[in-house]
Amino acid sequence: MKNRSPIIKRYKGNPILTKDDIPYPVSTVHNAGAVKHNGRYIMLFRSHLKNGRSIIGMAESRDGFSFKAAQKPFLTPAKKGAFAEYEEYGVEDLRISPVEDYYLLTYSAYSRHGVRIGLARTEDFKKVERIGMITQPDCRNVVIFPQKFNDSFARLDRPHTGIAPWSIWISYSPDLIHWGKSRIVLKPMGYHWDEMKVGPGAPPIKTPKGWLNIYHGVFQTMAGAVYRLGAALLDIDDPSQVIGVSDEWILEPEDPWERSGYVPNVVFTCGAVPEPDGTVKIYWGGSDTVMCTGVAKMDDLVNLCLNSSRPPL
Ligand code: M1P
Repeated sequence: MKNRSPIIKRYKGNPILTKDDIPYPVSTVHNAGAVKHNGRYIMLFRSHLKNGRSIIGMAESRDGFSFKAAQKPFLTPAKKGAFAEYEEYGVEDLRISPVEDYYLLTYSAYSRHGVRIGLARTEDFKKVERIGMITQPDCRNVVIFPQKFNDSFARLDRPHTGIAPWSIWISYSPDLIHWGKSRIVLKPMGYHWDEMKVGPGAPPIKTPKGWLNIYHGVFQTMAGAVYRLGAALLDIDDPSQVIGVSDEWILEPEDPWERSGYVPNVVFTCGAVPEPDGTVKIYWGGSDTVMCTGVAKMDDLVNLCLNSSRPPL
C-alpha cells in the first residue's frame, strides 16, 4: 500500500484488539493508555457500551503486540460517593503515567455537568484508588509527566474554550490535587493539518534532547473531521518551552479500520511505550473502534521536531 507513514512502522497484525476479543459485551475497543509493568505490556482501553457510554477495560501482553483482555472491566463509572456525580455519563481515554513506584491514571469523566479529569492510582493494575477530580469542566486529554520539576508535578492538558481553537496547556501542582501556573504550550496552526484543535496524546517520553509529546491534531473537512498524530519536543528542564514541533503529521488514517468505524478517519493515541533499543511502540485507536500499534525510532521523531519545525503558537 502506498503513502504509508515513513516514521511509524505499522504492525502487520493490526488491529491488535477488537470488541470480539473482549469477554463481556462492548461495541468498541479504542484509545488505550499503555505501559510496561514488570516486563508485561498493559493496555487500559476505552469501550463503548450499547447505551453509548464508555468504560475502561484492561488487556495484557508479553510482546506488546498480542494482547489478552481481562475477564472484567478495569474502571467503570462510580455508582456512589463523591465521584458518582461526575462519572454518570462514562469514563474515557485513560492515560497511564509511571511516577516513582506507582502509576497515575488520568481519565475523562463525563456527566451532565460537562467533562472533567479524574485522577486515580494503582501499583499493580489489580487495585485502583481514585484520588480526586483535578479539573473543572471542560477539559480533556490530561497527561502527567513521569517526574517532578522543582518539586512540582506537571501535566499537559486541553481545556475547551469558545473563543480560541482548543490548544495544549501546561499546569503544575505540589500535591496532584491543586493545579495552577497554567501556560499555553501549543496551538493549532491555521490552514494546517491540525488547524481545528490539538490535544496531548501519550504521556511525555523523556529523551536526551527533550520531552517527546505525541499529540493529536484535527482538520475539519466537508466530509467531517480527520484526526492525525503529530510530534512536539519540549525542553527537558522547562517543559512549558517548545523546542520544536513537526510541521508534518506522523500518522494519518490509512488502514480500512482507521478510515471507517464508529467515528471515521480517526487515529488517536493515549499511550506509547519507550523501549531500551531506542524505539517506541505507539498505540492508537482506529476510528474509535479498534486498537492498533506501530513502532518508531525515537531519534526519527525527535529529528522531525528539530529539523522541520513550525511555530508552536
Ligand atoms: O472521535 C475522535 C475523538 O474525539 C474526541 O477527541 P478530542 O479530545 O480531540 O475532542 C474524544 O471523544 C476521543 O475519545 C475521540 O477518539
